[in-house]
Amino acid sequence: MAELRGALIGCGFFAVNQMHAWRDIAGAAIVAICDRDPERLRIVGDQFGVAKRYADAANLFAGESLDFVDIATTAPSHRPLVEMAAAHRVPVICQKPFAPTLTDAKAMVRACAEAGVPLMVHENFRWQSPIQAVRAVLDSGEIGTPFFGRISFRSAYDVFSSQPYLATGKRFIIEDLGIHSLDIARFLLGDVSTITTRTARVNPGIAGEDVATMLMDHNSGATSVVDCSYATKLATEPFPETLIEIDGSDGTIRLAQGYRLTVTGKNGTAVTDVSPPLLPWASRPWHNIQESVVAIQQHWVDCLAKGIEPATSGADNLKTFALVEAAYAGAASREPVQLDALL
Ligand code: NAD
Ligand code: 89V
Repeated sequence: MAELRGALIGCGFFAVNQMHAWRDIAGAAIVAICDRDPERLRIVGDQFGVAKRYADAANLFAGESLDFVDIATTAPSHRPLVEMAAAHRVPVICQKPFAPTLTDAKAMVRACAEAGVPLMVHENFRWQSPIQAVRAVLDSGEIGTPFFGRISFRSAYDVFSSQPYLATGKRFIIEDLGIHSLDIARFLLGDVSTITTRTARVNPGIAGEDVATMLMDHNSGATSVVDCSYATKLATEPFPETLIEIDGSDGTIRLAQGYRLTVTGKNGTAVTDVSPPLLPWASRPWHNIQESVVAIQQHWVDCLAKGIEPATSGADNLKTFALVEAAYAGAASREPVQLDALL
């Protein structure tokens, strides 16, 4: 199979991980990059040896023949860039959060569907190997039918130094981090019918909420609690680990800090170290996230080759994104929010 020709739009903080991952993946290469900031264009272009550089996405699409485009800008630019890709019939990956609003997200999914181009949201947390290990235990039937889950991310890590925009938005932790946790809850326990949310801002130096607690009813009958905090100082900082508890009819799963997976089920208790590998270009503590970037990008290449829909397609991600909108609506009203009404 000929190598897919890709372009990256947005050469900021996180895109460097995506560029490393593209270099590791067989079957695809980034042949051009785009950023409106000339300094970021120069840094990423020089680091990864990409000669074709564009300051404007319209010129990129006009100047290149592409098999896909990887959008790694922040949310305000996602809709125009995804619609531009659709207009040029170029398959597109878009970083999370998919869009500023659910209305935008739906329009983006529609534009790609009408153009007949594949669309995947770079929702990578479910691709972390410890979380895939939890999914594999559920699939094995070892703990029977799940009836309760807790997806927890509690930290005091300074995310603002590398992502300063996170301190300035009216929305913070649900939109940026909780979105991953909500997607993991869907991945493990299925789609959601109702969500109840409470939020708080503990850090006075930021504009949005840095604590959120969500209670969800899944269509399967399971209940889950999704909780996240950037105001939680612990003896050992767990960033960026997601901790998971699942109770089933025949047993339990516990993914504890330090990537320790304990499964008690039909065959007794087994404790496994599910630490992610430290890729040659990765650095702790981000290596967990960095490994998942390779996994999701490889999945995209595989899906394009087979002509199948990616797990976190735009259409799938609308259900995760709707949870974000519902969480903010429910935090404001202090009432449970039905998901059906939003989708
Ligand atoms: P950043 O601000 O460091 O980088 C964004 C880059 O996009 C900047 O260099 C900016 O100049 C460029 N840009 C913006 N609009 C543009 C446009 N219209 N055309 C060309 N270039 C444009 O941001 P970041 O921290 O790298 O985050 C980027 C995205 O990645 C965000 O949506 C963020 O939520 C997401 N992110 C995801 C993960 C993850 O694990 N999935 C982790 C961190 C960040
Ligand atoms: O994964 C993310 O989206 C990041 C971080 C882990 C810092 O929240 O923004």
